[in-house]
Order: sequence, then C-alpha cells, then structure tokens
Amino acid sequence: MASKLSFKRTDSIAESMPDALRQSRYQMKRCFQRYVSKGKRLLKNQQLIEELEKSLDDKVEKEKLVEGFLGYIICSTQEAVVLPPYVAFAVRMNPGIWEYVKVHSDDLSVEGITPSEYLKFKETLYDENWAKDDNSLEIDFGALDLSTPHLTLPSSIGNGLQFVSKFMSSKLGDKPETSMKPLLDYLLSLNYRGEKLMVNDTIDTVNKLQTALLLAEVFVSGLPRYTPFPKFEQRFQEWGLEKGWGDTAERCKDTLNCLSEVLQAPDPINMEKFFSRVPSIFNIVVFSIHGYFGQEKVLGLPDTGGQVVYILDQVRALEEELLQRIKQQGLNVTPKILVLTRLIPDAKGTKCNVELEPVENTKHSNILRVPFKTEDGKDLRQWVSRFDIYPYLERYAQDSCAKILDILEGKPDLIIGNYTDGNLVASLMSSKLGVTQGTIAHALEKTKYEDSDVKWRDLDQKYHFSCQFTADMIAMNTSDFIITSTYQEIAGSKEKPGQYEHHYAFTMPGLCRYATGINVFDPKFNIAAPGADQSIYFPFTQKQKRLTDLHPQIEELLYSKQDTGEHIGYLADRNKPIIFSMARLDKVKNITGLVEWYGQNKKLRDLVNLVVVAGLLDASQSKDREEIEEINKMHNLIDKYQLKGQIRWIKAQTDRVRNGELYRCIADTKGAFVQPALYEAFGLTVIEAMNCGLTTFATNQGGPAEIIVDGVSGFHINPMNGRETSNKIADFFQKCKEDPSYWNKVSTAGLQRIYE
Ligand code: UDP
Ligand code: LCN
Repeated sequence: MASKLSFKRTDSIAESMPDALRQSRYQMKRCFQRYVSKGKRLLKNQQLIEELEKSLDDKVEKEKLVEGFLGYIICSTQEAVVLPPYVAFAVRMNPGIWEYVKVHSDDLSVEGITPSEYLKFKETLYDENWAKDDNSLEIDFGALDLSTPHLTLPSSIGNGLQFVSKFMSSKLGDKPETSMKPLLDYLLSLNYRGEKLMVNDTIDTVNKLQTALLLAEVFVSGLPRYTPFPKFEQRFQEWGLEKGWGDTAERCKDTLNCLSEVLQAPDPINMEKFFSRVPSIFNIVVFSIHGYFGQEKVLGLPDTGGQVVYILDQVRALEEELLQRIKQQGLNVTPKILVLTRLIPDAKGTKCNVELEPVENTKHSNILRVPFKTEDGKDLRQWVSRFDIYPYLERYAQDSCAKILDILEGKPDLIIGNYTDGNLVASLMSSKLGVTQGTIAHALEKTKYEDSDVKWRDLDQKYHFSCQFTADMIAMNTSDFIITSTYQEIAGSKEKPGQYEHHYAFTMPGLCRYATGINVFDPKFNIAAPGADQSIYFPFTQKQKRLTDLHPQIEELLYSKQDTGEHIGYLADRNKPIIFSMARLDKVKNITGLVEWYGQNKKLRDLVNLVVVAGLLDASQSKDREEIEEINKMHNLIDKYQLKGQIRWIKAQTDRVRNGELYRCIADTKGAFVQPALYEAFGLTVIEAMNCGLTTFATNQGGPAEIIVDGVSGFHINPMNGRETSNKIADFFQKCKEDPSYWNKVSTAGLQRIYE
C-alpha cells in the first residue's frame, strides 16, 4: 500500500512522459523499436542510453533529445525490462526515489505501475510460470510500516536520530499531561537489576514529575557544585527521584533542568541531550560470527578483514563511553561488553579456539566464542566460508543466548549484529529477549554480484544467496536502528543506488518477491563513519614517531631478491615509486584486476613498481573457493605479463602495527595506494593509507567515492575500465616526475580530508 501511494505524485513520470514522447514521437518510435527488436531482455542504464543514441542519426537532434527531459528519464533509468510490445522502466530520479512505468513501443502510451507489477515483468524473463502464479510468495514490508514517520528529503537520509528528535518534539507539545505520559512510563521502566533509576512509582503523573523536578532543581541549586549525589540522595527520594540524574549537584541540576525544558516545550536539542543522559545501557552484546575473529594473526585471512578491526575499535570506544556516562550518571555499575563469535577448534595458530578472551586495552570487554554444532551435536571443527554458514545459525543463536545470559547474569540492554550472519542471530535473540537491536552490515552481498537476486538459482550452490538475502531482509526490518559508514551505503549517489536502496524492491524468481524490502527514508538509518587508529596510522612525515626498528623487516619484505614462502617476485629497479595494494584475496577486491591493468600498461610499468599484499601464495593451502581461483589467476598473470622484476606479491600480513609502517615506507617512495575493488562498502585500507599521507587511488564503486574528492584529496578509479584507470595512475606519476611538488600536494590534501 505504501509503495502504491508513492507514484501518485503530481510530478510523476507517468504523467509527464507522454507529452515528452509526443514531442519527439518520430525519434522515440525508432528508439523503442530498437529496444524491443531483440525480444525479451533486461536492459541496463548504459545500454538504454547507447540504444537511444544509436537510434538517432541527426547530431543536433541527438544532442537535443539526450539533454532534454526524455534523455533525463532514460539516463535516470537504472534498468528496463523488455517484454514486447512493452518496455517497463525502473526510474530513479533522486536517491531513494523510484518510479515504475511501462511504455507501449508502438503507440508510446505510458502507464504507471507498482513495484510489484514491475518485478513481475522482470520475473517473466527468468521464470514465467512463477511470475504469473498468483500464489507466488510476495512480501511487502512497506504495507506493515504505516505508523513510522519517514523522512522525505533524499539529503536527510542517514540522519534518522536528528529527525526522530524533531518529530518527537513536534508531537509531544500540547497537553503535556497526556502527551508526555509515554515519556514518564519510559522513565518509570528504567532500572538496573531491579533497582529503580531516575523516578520511582510515587511519581505517577506528569504533573507530579514536573513538581518534583522543580523542587529538586531549586534544592541542588543551593548546594556547592561538586556535592556528590549520595549526600542528597535521601532528599531526592522524598520527592520520588532515584539515582541516575548525575554524580554531582551541578550535573543533577543540568539534567533536571533539561527534562523540565522538554516537559514545558519540547525542542529537539534538549530532547537529544536528555535521552543521551538517561541510564539505559550497561551491557552490550556484539555479534560478528564468521571468519576468524581474533586480536592477532587473523587479518587478511578469508572472510576476515575490516569487520574485526572495526569491532575491536568500536568495543574500546563503547566501553570508554559507557564508563564515562555511568560515572556522570552517579551510578556504581560495571558495564560489560561481549563480542560473540564462533569458536573454531582447528584454529590454525590463532586464538579462535579460546572460549573467553579479554579485549586488549579494555577492562570489561571480552570475546566470547561459541562453537557451531553439527547435526549430530558435535562441535564443528573447521572454518566455514561466510557463504556456507546458514545451517548453523539458529542453533548458534540458542547456544550463545544461554551463555550470554549466564555471563551477563541477565539480559543485555543492546544487541548489535554485524554482517548478514551476525545480524540474523541478533534479530533472533533480540526478538526472543525483547532487547533493542542495532544492525551494521557495511557489506551487503547483493550489490557485489550483478543480478544476484534474479539469478539466485545459478549462484545458490556456491553462494546461498537465497538464505543470505532472506536473512538480510529479516534483519533490516526487525532492527531498531541501522548504522552505516557512509551515505553511499544507504542511498548511493545521484547516479547510483546505494546498497540498502538495492533492497527497496527486488525479486528472487521462484522464491520470493519483495514488493517493498526496505525503505531508505526510514529514520532507523544513521551514518557513523569509522576511522583509523591514529596511533597506528599516522603520517609518514612524523619522523620522530616512525618505527625505524621495523625498517629492516620491511626492507626484506619489499626488496629482497629471493622468493620465499612469504613473497613472490622482486623489484629490480628500486628507484621507482611503488604502487601498493592490500586486501583479502577475493574476487570483489579485484587485486588480480590491478595486476592485469599494470601488466597491460607499459607506461605505468616503466614509471612504477607494483607491490600487493593479498591472501595466500599457494592455492593448495587455501580452503576458500574464491581465494583459490584468485591465487591461480595471480600466478598466471605474473607469467603472462612477465612481471617478475616489477612486482612483489606478499602474502596476507597480520601485524597491524607493521602494516602501518609499511604504508609509510611506500609513501617514502612517493608511491600510491590503489584500492581496485569492483565494489567496496567502506574500505578501511583507504582511510589507513590516507592517514599515513600516502596518495590514494580508490574505486568509484561504493564508499571510497565519498571519502576521496577526485583529483583533490586522491583519485577515483573505474574498476570496470582497466585501461582508463591504469592511464590515470600513469599520468599522475608522469606529472609527479615533472613536478615533484604535485605528489606532496595530493598527499597533504588527503590528510586534510581525513581530518575533516
Ligand atoms: N588487512 C591486513 N592484512 C591483509 C589484508 C588486510 O591487515 O593482508 C587489514 C587492513 O589493513 C584493514 C582490513 O584488514 O584494516 C581490511 O579492511 P577493508 O575495509 O579494507 O576490507 P574488508 O576486508 O573489511 O572487506
Ligand atoms: C567485511 C569484512 O570485514 C569481512 O570480514 C567480511 O568477510 C566482508 O565484509 C564480507 O564482504
């Protein structure tokens, strides 16, 4: 229902397109004849534009049309389904805003259609019987979502918290006695292990609350600022107020005043401030299940990358924040954070077989590892790919729930999931326990593999997307809030849809049609960009901090002549700058793409050396399907382009501190970091490299496009066009050769961007 309403807007394409088509009727008929001439098919944006251009011979006419309204519609069409005589368009004029129309190719009549109708068109290309079957499973989360207020401006997407504060303050205004009652009820529900916080049951009306606030505020105003709370706790209780308002008279006064302001005339600033002070979170559970989750010797292993770094940093920051808040609330509570992952008995030299491991540099945070169980109830011993993990998750949710309740001696206050598997388990557990759920995905697989929804059957044996996308839908829709790293992740850019937006309306023919999957205008979306640990990733110019002790090891890693178990290839001319990349060796990271671009570009090869840190060097040692394919491809490319002497391929490096110095040593050569991924959700390595002052070229597909301002703080590259990319890198180094100050300029601008 919600989705049907959205295209009834007066400025809809369905209404404006017929006129535009009439004005260029002759040309458009030719264009539509081209579209339908090859029969049923799916046309992507680029093909639609190309076919339009091919159908017009007159240059002036062509320019006029392409730059006019019709050209705009076609350029904004992400894809179109051709089912002669119809062409159905999925048009996206703005981030998050979609409209579907079908055009008759003969008479050029236009009709607005619902997302569901559009999806049925699309399904016909893949599974006609299912598309036509009225009993095919269709899910429309939008129809269930009529009570949540939604944003309307694309530019506000990702600022949900701000919006909620504004919305609530506008609703709570009049008749405080009734409109503020839910707020009072919420305060009355606050407790720590059964002990009441902030207010007790004697305050049962908003009026009584207002009076108590007033009395207490006058009282604490008369006390010396730093008077500790226990000194006046008893007085507070006489008014029905419990601990939680503050640790000192001054802090209590400020919190009391803040709530009084909210009750008098709610405004978003006081609203946000007040809620940030309410003692509601003490124990947090974070799920990150797949891969090897550990604190040493794990990075760069299959399925083990930024998520581990991000979560460990996040846990440290969360603990610090909790400790500070609890202190300021005047409570004597010890917070606890548990990172739940799987226990892998065959841990391959890592600590992933240890059940409980304290998180370094924290006092109250631990990694808790719970094993997967096989059907016969035994512990699953070995690592499993994130794509094969689904059969174990429900049992895992039960087993880990029992352990968590035991260790925390009760329910957590917040459950955060990471990636599909963690988010599914977080959903199961938070709905079972009735706890607030946060979702973090950073990488959603649907966007990484083209047409992975409609072609799910072909890919299912290898990737199990039927499970994965279903799990993603459950998590996104059950979650109370979703944290993303960039705007891109939610709603892409003007030109391209975001990762979450890709789940707005989609279908897996034969399995399930999502008439509305997720709406990116939901205020549950909030952006919080990760950073890089500045003590590890600092600029190469900070000479006094440089880790010179590590230089002999790095020298060996980069320049020794012999192949070892650790590296292959060598750099014959060490005077050249180095272009460097580091990532897990999977397909989407596209390290082999970079090697190929380099191999094919003589100018680039003359100007720079190439160093890549990625995966294992020997396919027989890997268990990951994609990694095995990529290892073989790397060897073939090195032979095919005779790269030895110009390339160094180093196996995955697990020492973060040394990696930080490695980035800086590459910067010493006036080189560059290249992130060539076919799609990158965020790209921690981009941030790390830029923090070290290393000039960075990063994929324009995904988050890095938002991090780097092209041509200023680094460069965007197009992973779909290797020649263009390698020429862009070569031109940069040519320019640096002619004007060495150019390199410094870009490096400095990169650092400035990071500090921003
Ligand atoms: N990393 C590493 N050694 C490697 C490969 C990667 O230490 O051999 C680190 C890298 O420095 C970064 C993280 O793993 O901190 C990868 O994060 P990113 O966001 O780039 O990619 P992800 O693996 O999360 O997709
Ligand atoms: C993000 C990570 O950090 C990895 O651990 C995951 O395997 C990856 O996403 C999946 O794309």
